[in-house]
Amino acid sequence: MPPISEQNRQPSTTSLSSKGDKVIDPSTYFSTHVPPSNLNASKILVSEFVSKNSKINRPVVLVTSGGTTVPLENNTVRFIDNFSNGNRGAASTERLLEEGYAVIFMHREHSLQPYNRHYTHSAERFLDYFVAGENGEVQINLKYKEKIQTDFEKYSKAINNNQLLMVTFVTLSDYLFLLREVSLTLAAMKRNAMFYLAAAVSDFFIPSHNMSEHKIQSREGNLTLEMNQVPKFLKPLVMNWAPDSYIVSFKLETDPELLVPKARHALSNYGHQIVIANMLHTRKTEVWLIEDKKESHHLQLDSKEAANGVDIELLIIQELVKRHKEWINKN
Ligand code: 9Z3
Repeated sequence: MPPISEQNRQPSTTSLSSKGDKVIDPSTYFSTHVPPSNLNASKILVSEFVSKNSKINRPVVLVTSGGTTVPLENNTVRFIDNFSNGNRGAASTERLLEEGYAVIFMHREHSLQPYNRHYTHSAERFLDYFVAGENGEVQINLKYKEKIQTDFEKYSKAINNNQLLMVTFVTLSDYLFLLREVSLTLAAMKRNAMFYLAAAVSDFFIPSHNMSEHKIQSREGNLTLEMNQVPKFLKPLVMNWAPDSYIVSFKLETDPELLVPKARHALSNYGHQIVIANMLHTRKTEVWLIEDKKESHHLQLDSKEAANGVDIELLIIQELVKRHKEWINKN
C-alpha cells in the first residue's frame, strides 16, 4: 500500500471564506493537530483488508457514518455534537455487502452498526430479545429467533469472509486523520474503490491551540465561542488522496431552496462523481442523486414501502452500484 508521501500532502496555505475569514487548508490542519491514538492500529487493519480484497478483485467501498463531536476543551468535558445516528451508513452497508462489495465501515463509536442496528436501537430493549429457559438459562425469545438467525448469519459471514471491517472515530479530528489514512490506502484500488461519505461532519471547530486546556469555568460568566471553518477535505480527497476512485458525497440542508444548487456547487467545486442530496426531515424517504451535466434523479419510497419499513438505502445502493459499474466501463 502506498505510504503517505509528501506529494500527497498539500502545501500549507490559507484561503478566505465569503465573509473574509481565514480558512486553513487541510495540510495545515494535520500539521497543527495531534492524530488519534488508535490511528496506527486502524491503518494496519485497513491496509490488510484492502490487500486481501484486491487480491480477489472484489470492489471495496469506504462508508463513513454518524456525526463528529467538536470538543470545547483539550481535556474534554464538553463538546458540540449533531443529530446523525448513523442509520444511513449502517443500512447502506448492508445493501453494499449484498451487492458483493467489501465495506470499510468507518463510523462514530456507538452509532448504528450494520445488522446490529435492528437490536441496539429498536423500540425493544436489548434484553427483551431473551427469555429464561427451563433451568433459568438465557434463550432467544422465539418471536425474534428467525430474524436474529438471519441477521447473525449475514453479519458473521461478512466478518469471516473479510467483507466487512469496522473502524471508529469520535471527534472531528479523529475523523479527518482517519479519512486521510483510509483514502490513501484505498486509492490503490483505483476505479474498483468507492467512497460513500455519509457521515455528518461538523463544518466548524475550535483549533487545538485556541482551546481551553482545562474545563471551562462557569465563574468566568457567559461563554462566547469563536469557531473556525473546517478545511474542505473533499478537495484533497478528490484531487490528491484518491483521484482515480468513485466518490459519492452527501449534501444535507433544511432549506429546500438551497439543496440542489448547493449539491451542484459541490460537484463543480470538487469535480467528483456524484452528490446525494437530502433534507433533514425527509431523509429516510427521499433523496436526489445529482451528477454534473445531468438531470437530478429523485428516489422516493412509496407510502406502502415506507409503512412496511423498507429502507430507502435499498433504492440508493441499487442505483449507485449501477452507476459505479457504468463509470468503470466508460473509463
Ligand atoms: C448526510 O446527508 C446523511 O444522509 C445523513 C444521514 C447525515 C443525513 P443519519 O446518520 O443521517 O441516518 O441520521 N450526510 C452528509 C451531511 C454532510 O455533512 N455533508 C457535508 C455538507 O453538506 C459535505 S460531506 O456540506
